[in-house]
Amino acid sequence: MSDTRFDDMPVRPLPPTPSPTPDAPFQPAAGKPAMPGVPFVGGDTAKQRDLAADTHEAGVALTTNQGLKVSDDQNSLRAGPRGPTLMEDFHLREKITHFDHERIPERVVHARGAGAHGVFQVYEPLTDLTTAAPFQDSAKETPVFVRFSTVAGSRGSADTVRDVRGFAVKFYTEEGVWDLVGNNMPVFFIQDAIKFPDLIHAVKPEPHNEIPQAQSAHDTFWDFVSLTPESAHMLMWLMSDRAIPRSYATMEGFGVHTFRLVNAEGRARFVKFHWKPLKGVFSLVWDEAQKTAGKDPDFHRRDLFDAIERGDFPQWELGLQVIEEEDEFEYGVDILDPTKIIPEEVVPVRRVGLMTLTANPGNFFAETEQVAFHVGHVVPGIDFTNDPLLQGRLFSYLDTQLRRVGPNFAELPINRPLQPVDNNQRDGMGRRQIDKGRVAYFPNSLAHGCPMQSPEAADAFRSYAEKVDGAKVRVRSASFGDHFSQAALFWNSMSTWEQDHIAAAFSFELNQCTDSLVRQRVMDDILGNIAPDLAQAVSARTGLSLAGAKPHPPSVPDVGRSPALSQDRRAEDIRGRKVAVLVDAGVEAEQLSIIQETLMDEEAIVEVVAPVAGTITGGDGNPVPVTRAAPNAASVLYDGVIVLGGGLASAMGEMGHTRHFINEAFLHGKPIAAIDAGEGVLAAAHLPTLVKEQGVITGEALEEMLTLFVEALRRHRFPQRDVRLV
Ligand code: HDE
Repeated sequence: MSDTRFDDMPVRPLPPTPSPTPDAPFQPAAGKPAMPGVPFVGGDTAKQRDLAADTHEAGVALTTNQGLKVSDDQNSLRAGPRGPTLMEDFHLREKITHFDHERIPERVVHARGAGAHGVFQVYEPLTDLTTAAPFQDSAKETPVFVRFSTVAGSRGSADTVRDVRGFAVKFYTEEGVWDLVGNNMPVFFIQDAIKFPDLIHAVKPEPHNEIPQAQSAHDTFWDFVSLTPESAHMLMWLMSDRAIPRSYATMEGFGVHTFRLVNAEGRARFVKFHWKPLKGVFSLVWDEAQKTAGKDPDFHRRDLFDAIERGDFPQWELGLQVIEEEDEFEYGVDILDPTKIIPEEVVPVRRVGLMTLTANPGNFFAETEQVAFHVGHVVPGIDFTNDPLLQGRLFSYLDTQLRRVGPNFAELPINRPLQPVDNNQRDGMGRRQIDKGRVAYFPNSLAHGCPMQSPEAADAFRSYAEKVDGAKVRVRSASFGDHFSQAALFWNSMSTWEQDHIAAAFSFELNQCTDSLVRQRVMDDILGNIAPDLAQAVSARTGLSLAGAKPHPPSVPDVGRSPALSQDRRAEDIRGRKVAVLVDAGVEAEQLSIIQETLMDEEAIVEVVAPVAGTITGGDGNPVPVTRAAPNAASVLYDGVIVLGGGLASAMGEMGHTRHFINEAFLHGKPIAAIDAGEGVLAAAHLPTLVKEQGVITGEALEEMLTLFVEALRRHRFPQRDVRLV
């Protein structure tokens, strides 16, 4: 079907849709288990049990790798107490050389990441759509391992940089491993894999000085994308708050490409995969994200790890957009083009199952670092399309794992399937499996033909017999030609504050660029084509001229809006939101504990921040435990702040740190509340406004203050505050 050539396909405008309303609560799918914790029933997943065979608890006696007990691990063998070290010291040499070889190459992209184990469970069997094992039985849990990542930074870079996030899921099904290797944005920068090395070379640190780390805000990136108009749609996502998520648990995930689902009758349908977080989609603000990168470079990794440790298991529903083969050309975009979405308002996302992350890895290297994803790891019932980006990925991932993890990467505990592996592939560096017998070929008679092919087996993989026919050509289909309509659709679908953040992000990045031609080309050839008001807003913040900005191509009709793209929503609950309570000696302990209990009942995290660590003396003379000393606590690490003060409240209000803390939280749009002595401390911070509707709560009794504060936390941030950060 998809080999059909078609030219100048018209872009169909979206049906008119209502504006996103700021107060619309996040809606999990109707009738589906909301939070928390369905379906996971506890215990290790089948994959964790599988890993147990290779897990080792340290014993009592220290040994060499050969099992020899070591008498002295502190002193090398030398000729005399002050003499040279002896070559004979095999223990020293073994220890040092092993250390020298401890690292494997970091991933060429997505080097920085964090992983977790979990389970996936389908709500109801999808046998009509696919034979894929995870979708056959609603009573079955399929173990998964998930790795989230940034793209551009190296392994030690900060979590909160502006970047795409990887969202890679390995399903250990009973029919083999299926990897759904996606991102937190539904489109990509380029339409053809052949451009991937160029894109990555452009965004990575510049080759002459290896600067800047984990940032797109530099000349080479903007040089490349301004000459590559197909990147326009993805640039909108990258400059939006989607690129600075609040946590991994508040990100959507997308398979990006159109894949195929194939059922038992061999009937195929196109599918786009979505992950919908049950916590909703929430982000940081840019100034906050930059500062967090310094205050806690592990911000997202820590958030994921801590949430799982305290049993606040992150959950996503898997969503499918299913398209019948005969409807391939119905949606005004080429479904093989990875720079396009099919808006949810046009093809609804059907939520078909729930993924719950239930356990942290026991060993970062063995699991998160060695896990090897490959888009080509599929199971019967899932197949590919001719998306040229997907086709290139099918080559790249195997190649990169062979280089990074070695020829037997599939044997490593985290990568091996839960089924036995039987074939005639043999040997290679680090081979673990001991294959018995004399036969390592097929066909054979000496092993009675084993292991043999399964031509009749229903659960054997057979590629979908798509009919293809074409001349060998290096051309881009004309149907991939419209680069701006969906960038405009994204812009039109944003609320005012989201548009403001996007314009500010473009401006920040372009102001970081030094080459005036590159800067102006972004304005002329990209922004001018997307939306005049975006171009104007960026011009006002960068001084770039609007004179050469190309008008929106008149041939493109009104692209409509897709409210599903907006993040302007309230959270269903405040689980995992982090609140700082600023206190000082003399604090009323009773009040503090009511605050703690109320917020912790909602599963928020409360930290008591005081001038010193350890304990302070409460108003009743008893010690009050402190979570963090003020100099070690930054407002960027919290979602909200309650100022409680204490007997020394006026001194506290004079402290530069306290004032900065409160003002910064205000600038970043966070809920702020103060009560009693805390009101004086807040007054000393001289906030520009104290409006309850804008999340600054004062003058209330404790109970009402807490009700308003919890509601404000559900609003997440108040970007509408009349403060412009940039
Ligand atoms: Fe990747 N990508 N990619 N990518 N990608 C890698 O594989 C590549 C693309 C994605 O947590 C590499 O194991 C090419 C799109 C994730 O381990 C490498 C192209 C999407 C991860 C590679 C793309 C992704 C990777 C580097 C263009 C979203 C991290 C290390 C044709 C759908 C997986 C590795 C993990 C990693 C190649 C584009 C997602 C080199 C050639 C589009 C989440 O194989």
